[in-house]
Amino acid sequence: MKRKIASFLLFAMAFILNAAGFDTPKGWFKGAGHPPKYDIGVDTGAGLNGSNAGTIKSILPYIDGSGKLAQRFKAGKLAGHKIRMTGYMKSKDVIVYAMFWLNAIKLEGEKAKNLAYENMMDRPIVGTTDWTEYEIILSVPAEANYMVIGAWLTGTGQIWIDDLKFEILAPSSLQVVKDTTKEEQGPVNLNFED
Ligand SMILES: [Ca+2]
Repeated sequence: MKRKIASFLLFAMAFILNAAGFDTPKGWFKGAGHPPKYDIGVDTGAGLNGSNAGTIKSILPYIDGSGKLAQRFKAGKLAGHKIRMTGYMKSKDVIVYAMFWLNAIKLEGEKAKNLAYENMMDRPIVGTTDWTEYEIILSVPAEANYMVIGAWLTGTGQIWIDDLKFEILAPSSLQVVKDTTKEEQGPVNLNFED
């Protein structure tokens, strides 16, 4: 009986936490664990200049694991180029670390092949930090047909992300030749305002 009550309470708690949670931003998906360890979604008014931001917030006092807010989109014209993803992130009481990542894949049916991947493991975001722009550069192989990008938070704390952008860089220099943010079938809702 005790166990039944305990599991009911756990269920009720997860339901309440879920019900009180942030809405999933359009075009994005989230990984919060099962049962959820993080509240992930849009934090209204918490973004740059009072706009909206994507957020990942821990909801348990101790967490062995990560929460992520991610998006998958067609690689399109990014394929075959060196690209730069920039994005803003702010953090509060991040005990382990947080970062952006960028992944080029080849998706065939249900099978995804990882072609190129980069994150910020060499410069992770820790503790409490104000809005800062970060960048990740990746050479996207020509055979890549999808990109998977996002932010993750490991352990407890909260992060906010806003205004992500993708640019194709010229092969020899790191000069921007094209801003691909607005391209058809490209990434969407990178500022969390949709
Ligand atoms: Ca915003």
